[in-house]
Amino acid sequence: MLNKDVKTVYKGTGLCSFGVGANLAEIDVKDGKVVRTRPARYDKAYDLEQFRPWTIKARGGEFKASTKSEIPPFAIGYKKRITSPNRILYPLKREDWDPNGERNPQNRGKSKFVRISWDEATDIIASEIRRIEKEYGLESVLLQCDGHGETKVVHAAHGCNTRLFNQLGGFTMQARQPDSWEGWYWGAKHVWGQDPVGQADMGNLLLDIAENTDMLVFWGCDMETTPWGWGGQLPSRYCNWLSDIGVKQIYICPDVNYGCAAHNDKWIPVFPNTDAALHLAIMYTWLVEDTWNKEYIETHAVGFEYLKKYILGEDEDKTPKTPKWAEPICGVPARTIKALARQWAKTKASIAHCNGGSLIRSTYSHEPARLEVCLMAMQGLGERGRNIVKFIEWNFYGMDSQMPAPRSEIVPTLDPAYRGFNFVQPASFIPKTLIPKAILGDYTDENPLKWQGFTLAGWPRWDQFIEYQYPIPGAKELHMIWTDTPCWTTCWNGGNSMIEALRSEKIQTVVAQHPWLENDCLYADLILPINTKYEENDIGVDNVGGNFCTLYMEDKAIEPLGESKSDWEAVGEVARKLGVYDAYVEGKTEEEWIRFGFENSNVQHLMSFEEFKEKGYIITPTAENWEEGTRGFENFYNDPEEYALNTPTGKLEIYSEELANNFPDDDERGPYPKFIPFGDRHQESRLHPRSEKYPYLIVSNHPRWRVHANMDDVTWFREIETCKVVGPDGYQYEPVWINPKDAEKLGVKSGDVVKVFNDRGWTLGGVYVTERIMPEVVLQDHGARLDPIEPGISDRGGVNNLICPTETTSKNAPGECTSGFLVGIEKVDVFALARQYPEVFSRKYDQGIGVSIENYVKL
Ligand SMILES: Nc1nc2c(c(=O)[nH]1)N[C@H]1C(S)=C(S)[C@@H](COP(=O)(O)OP(=O)(O)OC[C@H]3O[C@@H](n4cnc5c(=O)[nH]c(N)nc54)[C@H](O)[C@@H]3O)O[C@H]1N2
Ligand SMILES: Nc1nc2c(c(=O)[nH]1)N[C@H]1C(S)=C(S)[C@@H](COP(=O)(O)OP(=O)(O)OC[C@H]3O[C@@H](n4cnc5c(=O)[nH]c(N)nc54)[C@H](O)[C@@H]3O)O[C@H]1N2
Ligand SMILES: [Mo]
Repeated sequence: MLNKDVKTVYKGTGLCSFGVGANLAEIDVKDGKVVRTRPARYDKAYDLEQFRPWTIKARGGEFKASTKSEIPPFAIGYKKRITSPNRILYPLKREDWDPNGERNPQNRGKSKFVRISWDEATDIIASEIRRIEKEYGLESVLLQCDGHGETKVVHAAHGCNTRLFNQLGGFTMQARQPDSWEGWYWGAKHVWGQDPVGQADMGNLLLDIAENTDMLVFWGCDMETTPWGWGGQLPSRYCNWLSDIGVKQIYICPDVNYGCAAHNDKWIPVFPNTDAALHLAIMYTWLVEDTWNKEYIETHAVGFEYLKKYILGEDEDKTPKTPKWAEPICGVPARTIKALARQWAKTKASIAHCNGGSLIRSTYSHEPARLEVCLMAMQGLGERGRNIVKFIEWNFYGMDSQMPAPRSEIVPTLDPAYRGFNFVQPASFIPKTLIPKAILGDYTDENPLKWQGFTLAGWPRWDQFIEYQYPIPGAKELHMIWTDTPCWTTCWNGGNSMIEALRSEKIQTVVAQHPWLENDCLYADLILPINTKYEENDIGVDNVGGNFCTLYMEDKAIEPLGESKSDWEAVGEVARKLGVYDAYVEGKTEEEWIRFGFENSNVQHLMSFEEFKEKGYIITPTAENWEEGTRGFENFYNDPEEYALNTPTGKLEIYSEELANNFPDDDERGPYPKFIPFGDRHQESRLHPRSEKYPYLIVSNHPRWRVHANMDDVTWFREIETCKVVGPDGYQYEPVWINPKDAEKLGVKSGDVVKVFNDRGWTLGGVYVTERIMPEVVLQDHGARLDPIEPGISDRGGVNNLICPTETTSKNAPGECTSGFLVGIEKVDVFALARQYPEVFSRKYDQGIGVSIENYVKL
């Protein structure tokens, strides 16, 4: 029996979304503290039978919807985040930054912060905005407003600053490129259209795979880790069931990731970002053994002859892409490639992704993404049993075609415009990948920085052919940054260059708003303290978890800590000082906004707002005839004329006239896909001489024990040996996986500390020797908390994004390249480093957590 002093509230605990929160959880609160987090029991307020819980039946087995939400460990560990010693509890100002005198930009990241009042902080911000507006114009303010994070809706975690600046009349937006799926966006879209998402149609594929697929190929996919960040545990349960009913699971990846460890029938290790060579060699085998679907290619695709000539070595390249050719490039033995190709042609295979793995976020990532589509086309993409499934982000776009799980009759939604994130294209913007370059270069509206496309995921293909510029005509350079997403350094492409940009003289003011003092916050001038979602009332939706869709009330669990406010309220305080508060909140209170969310949720007709509040959540029924719903690309497969793709020809464009016409000189993304190991802008390949200096390819996956930059301070996780490695000095280092063969060469053992370096700087890591990583490759997850040694050069926290390529995907594709790049590895003596950098190595680490607030704030 629960104590009656315990109050239970609902919270969406997914961390990966722009207000779309899966993982509904029940939170027990006692004496103003979160004491327990539990899965939500959908049958608590309702008789579930009325919602038609689904059952997938295939090959003699049954797989059922869960009656509880399937929350990941993050949901449970989250309470440690609320009270993390890193929480920012009151507004802060850098002590030697004086808006009326010396600003000392060179001391960003060095000088300490002091406490100020909300009144003073918002006065300064408002007057800085007015000053910049007068001296340079509002386009000189950069708003960074696009992170993932807490699934807040009314109190939107991101983008409230754009709301404010829309009232003021202008700003420059940091436009977030489609990080999760760069390759699909810049590559696959040109083959199969698929606006707006760019990824495959995957409607009803859980059923189709169970019924018809013999071999499911997890190509750059970790079914036990990545679903945690967003959709929960259903994919894990599903993969166990696939094993029970005899669906073979093949994992192609450089590491035995957690999904591979739990479910694989075979692991095929591949060198990072060499998948294109593997694709080509499989296709070569099919061509010479005549085991491909010629009729499909004739009726469903255009331009295959170009690719065919390239594969067979009949073009100017003159190199047949044989398995023997691929072997030394991708590390997969020729016989394995042949065996895989033969098995694939003989049985029915589908490919599984979460988003595609970091190969679709590496250099020239449009090539493997396009080649994957071509590969599937050669066996008849869309035939039952032959599709590409993606296991997370179900229904993010509210489209049945994006929902592999049994479909809901009605999908609850929360209008994106209503959340903070800016889905509108402003006059002035800069792709996120180009921010450091924009700031550090000397650009004027007459000599601007140029690129292709607005870049935001969800924009149509034709936008990639539009050239944009910074500064826009009549505008000046950037002079102020306001970020609600202060983790560029640990999440984007070349964090060291961002640190240099943040410390640039040109940038007169840096404002950050955040719950925790970490990462880019260290380089701010002013910081506003933000609360967690447990400290506010809100509304949420789960339309991605796959069991039942729900819309729920999120009551406040505890009072805001210290002087913290929500992002919406914090920006509101600045709006007040600027005299635009009413316009900013559109005349509505928190309660009215929650009601607005309910009234526009698509499910408002199911009950009154009062009943909704009382019950706590609404469930929507599974669609009555969900089994009959279209599966993947089957309509296109059956009738390519009637169900034409939204490419110019309506067919799969293996050769793209559009690319050929728009970018005739682009040899990094030509009209048809190729294997491009290196080129003018990237030399991140074992085939390039640069690899003599930096011999290891690094895999920088989405973290097992974090969601990007979130959760690196959960002490419970940090005790786990794959989360942190305790060094000889007691510091918890971010693990670096090293194969025993390389460990021997490098003279390192588990628990040692190594430097991970290249020409862009270095970071540290704790050695974890394991056969789970292939030789000549190292693994270190992304998103660790920055613990700078020399700002812009080196770091102790394990932030390998600091040394990612700074250049974008390719010449006309401004995406990020954040994995599969070259590094050197070298054992270090941490005690010698401590003597060299005494200030850094004597920092305090509360509860073992990376960086304690005391190091940065004069208390
Ligand atoms: N090396 C490497 N880099 C990668 C990738 C990779 O595979 N490898 N993947 C890329 C991909 S796919 C993605 S999506 C990005 C993720 O990059 P981001 O989306 O930028 O990362 P997050 O850590 O999810 O969230 C951004 C910030 O929001 C903060 N935050 C959370 N809740 C709140 C809140 O309520 N208010 C405010 N103001 N802030 C909040 C977090 O603490 C964090 O600082 O990383 C990309 N970078
Ligand atoms: N726990 C957790 N879950 C998350 C997130 C998180 O940060 N943490 N982030 C969420 C977000 S925003 C996104 S976009 C998705 C990302 O989902 P994914 O894109 O699927 O995730 P990744 O971790 O980048 O890659 C998955 C696997 O690909 C393999 N891989 C890496 N490089 C290569 C390569 O070059 N070739 C091949 N063949 N395989 C490779 C690795 O085994 C890796 O485990 O995850 C979401 N879920
Ligand atoms: Mo992502």
